[in-house]
Amino acid sequence: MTEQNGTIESHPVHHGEVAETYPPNAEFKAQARVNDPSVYWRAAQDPEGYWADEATNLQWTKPFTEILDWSNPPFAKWFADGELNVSVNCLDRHVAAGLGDRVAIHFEGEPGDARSITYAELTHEVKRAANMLTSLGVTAGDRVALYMPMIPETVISMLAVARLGAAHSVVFGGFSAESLRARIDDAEAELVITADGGYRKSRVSALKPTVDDALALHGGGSTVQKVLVVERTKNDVTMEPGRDLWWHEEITAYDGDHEAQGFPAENPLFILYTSGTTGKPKGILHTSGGYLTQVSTTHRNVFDLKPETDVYWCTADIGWITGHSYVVYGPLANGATQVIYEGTPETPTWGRWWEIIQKYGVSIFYTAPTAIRSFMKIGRQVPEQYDLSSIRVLGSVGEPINPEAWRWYREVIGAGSAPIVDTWWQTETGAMMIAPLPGLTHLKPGSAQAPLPGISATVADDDGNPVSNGQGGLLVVQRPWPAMVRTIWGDDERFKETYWEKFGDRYFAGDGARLDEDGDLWLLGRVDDVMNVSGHRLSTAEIESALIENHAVAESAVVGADDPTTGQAVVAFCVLKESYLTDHVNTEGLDQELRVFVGKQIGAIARPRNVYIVAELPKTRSGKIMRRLLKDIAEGKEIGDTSTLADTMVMSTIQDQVIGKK
Ligand code: 6R9
Repeated sequence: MTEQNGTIESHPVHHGEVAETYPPNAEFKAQARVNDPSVYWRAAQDPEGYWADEATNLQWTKPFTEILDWSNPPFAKWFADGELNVSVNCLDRHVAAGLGDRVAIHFEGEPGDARSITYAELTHEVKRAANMLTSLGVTAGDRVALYMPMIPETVISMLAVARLGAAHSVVFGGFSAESLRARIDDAEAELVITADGGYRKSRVSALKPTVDDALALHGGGSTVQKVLVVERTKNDVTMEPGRDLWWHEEITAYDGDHEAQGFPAENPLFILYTSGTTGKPKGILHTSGGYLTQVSTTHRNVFDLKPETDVYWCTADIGWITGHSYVVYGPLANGATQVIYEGTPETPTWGRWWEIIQKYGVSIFYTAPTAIRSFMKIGRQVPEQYDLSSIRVLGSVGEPINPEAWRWYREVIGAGSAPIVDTWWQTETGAMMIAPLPGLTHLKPGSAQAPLPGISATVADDDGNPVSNGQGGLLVVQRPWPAMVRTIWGDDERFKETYWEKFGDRYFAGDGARLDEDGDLWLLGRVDDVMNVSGHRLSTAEIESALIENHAVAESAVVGADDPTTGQAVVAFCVLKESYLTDHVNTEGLDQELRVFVGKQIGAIARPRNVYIVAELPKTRSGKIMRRLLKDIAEGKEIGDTSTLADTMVMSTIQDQVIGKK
């Protein structure tokens, strides 16, 4: 199939794999930070030695002598007798190395306000904030909840909490009062840091009122003693005397002297809640030394970071793991210069992101497939109006990237030449695990390809036996890794059951995967999204990828719906391209056409039972498609819990469109 402009040729061959590979170009390879393939086998000979070497890039107040302690699996300890201060590693040591004048953060507010903050300034602000938090009673071992917009004070707060040896629990600003309260209660946080509001879609999105509501729930009595409020949007807020304090009033009392102390490598750094298979969110606990080692190493190597010259931008919100590891800790530990943007991509127009790239000369850009597909839907004419020539590395995270989106990303955003690193990892893994190295890997669109040096992950069958090339199964991580989840906060049993019961002392990721004939890894989505149709194993991601190869389809979601004859049946939901809709007023018959198309692409077994054309797909606020809800629709069931949807109205629209078809 040839893309609109005829520049990319691709040949779907089998199960969503494509024949084409993209080797690094000679110029990129020559300058790349990692361009000697022996790194893989050297790390494989001695993974612990590899990570110990990487850990010495950090500044330790007390050097470690132990590397990994796995004497009590699945509870790992890394570098346990070493001590360090995470905040000092992200700040003071760069200033001490003479890099104080380097910009740490180019902040771009949604309304257009902008400020650039150097490492010296950021260090100064974090020290002041640490002094302020100390006087509010925060000490090592405490938990502090953050409910913040994407502003520099969010980064400052996280680093100030870390500096004191306390742990933060960042709750994404889109969560409800009820969800916020559940997380505050579970972590027993005594301080909440929030803002009056943040800007989203040209409007003020209030935050402090939600904190008030959260703290008033369940009769009011919570663990929270103080609420610190950053002024951002100047919306009306009520301040409760004795409990609530304005950041800008408090901070004036504190200067920038703060001597940080070292804490044990296994000191908790943060808790981040993520949804599991049951209703109660899991508090994923990450600690200090191992986490900082792996996030900084992967950030440098996977993005080929040159901190002196690169301008890095990760579009993730700090409320998610990607924001923790690749907005805050990875880039700052590496002394990188980065962009932080407060708002949404379409504000005030769909050109906003590209304008920001042009303005700051962004050279490394990291975003999610769902965003790329949104831009594809709008059309390449928007990014084409901007100068994106500074881009040299592109990253993808969050879900499998379909080859069609991969090619568009490379062609339209990466000038047809930027390597794309498709990074597989999870809240639980803390840092990237499977990803290409851009100076070495012959890239395959849609595949995350190989475990990073020092990581041993593979595909196993249900009994835990490794599968051969060409076969599918479950993704397992065979050895402990430095940034791994240490436990589920307050629930060691659930930690064991969820990740370790299935394969003993190996980690069960919950993702399906297959190895292609070359031994490259293809992630196939959550195992709950793997369908079994007439005894054949089919991946939702694979069929979605096929559908998106069709000229009419912008985005698709596939579910396995219960079927009396075949066990499960494939049901597809498709959003059409704007360009297709302009040319076709009538979409009658397109559903049949798409069924046949999938049959042709993958095989008759994969042909969807139903294809529904819908205006939108249900997504969480972090952009993940909620297939569970689509499955309910496909099975004619009552629709389940929609509380984590970004737009709860979307389900009734979809249902109307589907019923209209039945
Ligand atoms: C970082 C992050 C984790 C789940 C994971 C998998 C999916 C993430 C992916 C990917 C295929 C990739 N996932 N990256 N699937 N290719 N490059 O997203 O963490 O929010 O915890 O989600 O996301 O299914 O299990 P988290």
